[in-house]
Amino acid sequence: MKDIIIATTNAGKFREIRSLIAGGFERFYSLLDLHDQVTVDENSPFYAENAMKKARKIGEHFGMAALADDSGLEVKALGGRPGVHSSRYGKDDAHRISRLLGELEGIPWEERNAVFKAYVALHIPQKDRCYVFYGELKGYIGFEEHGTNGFGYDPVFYSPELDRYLAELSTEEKNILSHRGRAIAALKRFIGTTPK
Ligand code: ITT
Repeated sequence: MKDIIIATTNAGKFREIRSLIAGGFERFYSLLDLHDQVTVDENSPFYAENAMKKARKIGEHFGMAALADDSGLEVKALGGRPGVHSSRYGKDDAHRISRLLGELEGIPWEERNAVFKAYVALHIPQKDRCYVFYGELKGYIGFEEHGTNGFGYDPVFYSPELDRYLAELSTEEKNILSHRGRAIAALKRFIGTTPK
């Protein structure tokens, strides 16, 4: 397997995933690089199901290994929202962040705990197999934005493990401990131990 499609239109995700699997493949494509427009409805309330659906549909359509991520931010004080709807919480990252901070107005630091979840699915059409892996990162939603790296909710997500906001980290630093980094580490361990 030399080629892989990273089944995303999110440039931030693509950058992180490509860096995480850099040694394993020669060529990486995102959905933005491919001419055929294949739409996948992410309509399940379960991240794993959406990730598998995306990987399978894209892998089968292009006849190539495909890796898809379905991820989200769950905030305890908001009953787990935005959750599986994280990308639809506002029209762009700025709106999503301001809506989140608005909904958390008046909530003290110790009740602002949150978790990022990532389910990463790898579909290999030649073997008709789809594998799914999970990773999470616990932290807190700050009161204002910090840092300019990363994407999505990174400027307001504080990680006690790293003692920094995710948008203050380089891609490589974030990948070591992030939800996506952990899911892909599990995928790599699995691939490394699976007979070819
Ligand atoms: P694709 O479906 O094309 O991959 P998407 O952005 O719509 O792109 P998701 O449906 O998985 O992807 O939505 C995940 C959303 O959760 C994403 O848009 C961000 O708002 C947020 N998110 C996930 N991981 C994140 C991270 O590492 N840092 C910041 N925000 C993240």
